Formats: sequence, C-alpha cells, structure tokens
Amino acid sequence: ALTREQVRLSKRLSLVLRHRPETAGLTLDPNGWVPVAELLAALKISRADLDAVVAGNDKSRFAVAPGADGADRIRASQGHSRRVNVDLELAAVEPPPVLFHGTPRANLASIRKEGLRPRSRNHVHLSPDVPTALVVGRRRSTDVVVLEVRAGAMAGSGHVFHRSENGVWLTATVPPEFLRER
Ligand code: HQG
Repeated sequence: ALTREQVRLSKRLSLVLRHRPETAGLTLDPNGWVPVAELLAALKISRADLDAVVAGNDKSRFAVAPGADGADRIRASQGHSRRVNVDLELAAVEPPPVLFHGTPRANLASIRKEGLRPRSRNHVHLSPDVPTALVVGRRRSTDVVVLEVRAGAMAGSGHVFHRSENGVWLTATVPPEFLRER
C-alpha cells in the first residue's frame, strides 16, 4: 500500500496528467505523454519517488515507456478531461457481450432518458465486472446502482470500444436502449 505522502503524489499526477497539466507548467503531447525528466523537474520529485507511486498504484493509472528519442515518457492510461484533448491511439476492440457501469442512484432518471454520456471526460468509462463497477460508483455515493451495458449489441450496431492499458473499457456514449438495470 502507498504511504499518505505517496497517495498525495498519485493524486497530483492524476491532476497534472489528466486534467490540468498547466498547474505544473507542463503540456502533454497530442497522445498524452510528458517526458519523465520534465515531470520530475516540475514536481521536484526523484525518479525513485515517481517509480514507487507508478508501481504501487492500485489501478495502474500511469504508464511509463520510452519515446522515439529513447527517453522515458509518462502518461495517464485513462480518465482524461475533455479539455486536455488527448488521443490515446487505442485500437478498436471487440467488447465482451456485457459490460457494467456503477453510478449513484440519483443519476438514474437522467440516464434513462439520455443514456450514459462522458460528461467532463473524453469517454464513458465501463467496468469489466460488477465488483469493479460498484467501486467506481461508491466514489460518489453510498447508494449505487450497477447498470448492465449490452456492449455486444452496441458493437453490432457500429459503436466503437477501446480498452485502456489498465483494463477500463471506453466508448463515446451509451444510448438508453443498450442499458439494463440490475
Ligand atoms: C454519470 C475513475 C446523469 C456517470 C473510475 C458518473 C473510472 C450521468 C458521472 C473513471 C449521465 C461521471 C470514470 C447522464 C453519465 N445523466 N449522470 N446522462 N451519464 N452520468 O467520474 O464513470 O479512479 O466522469 O454515471 O474508476 O464515475 O480516476 O465517470 O457517475 O474508471 O482512475 O456521471 O474514473 O478512475 O463521473 O468514472 P466520471 P465514472 P480513477
């Protein structure tokens, strides 16, 4: 488990790499990457500090890989705000027949009408199983419903799915006819 200090750094990384890079004086490249050396300098942390948080992150939120110049880069694997406008260049993948989405019960009336929308993010995020969907919903409320998403049927009618490097399913929108309340 991460120390309290490491959790703080992890949250700062999420902010900088997903939502507000400018708060650290950084810009993401079009695919969401930042040179690790720049990030370390901007956040005044060591490579060891960074590696511990990347490796210990409960959802593997961050990916480190060498760029074209051979130097390591880092990006968030999913969860970006629409306003940072990154292209993760994820391939389209055939989804399983059913995926799941956990949400506060208070959202249900609106979701029945409009389906699932990405809101402030780039994609609607879907979970591969019910326990994961419950954890996602419980970030926001103690009264959570898990919706079944008929992903196979969606793919059949032309909806495109991606899977992030850390196993989160992403799609543009889910129309209400593909949702089932469990
Ligand atoms: C809801 C975390 C009303 C939606 C998680 C959700 C995930 C609607 C909220 C990732 C709606 C958006 C994303 C509609 C959607 N009417 N409410 N038409 N359509 N909603 O945080 O899926 O820990 O942007 O149900 O694990 O909760 O940050 O999406 O409740 O992977 O790595 O609007 O964030 O990852 O909330 O979570 P979010 P999310 P990290």
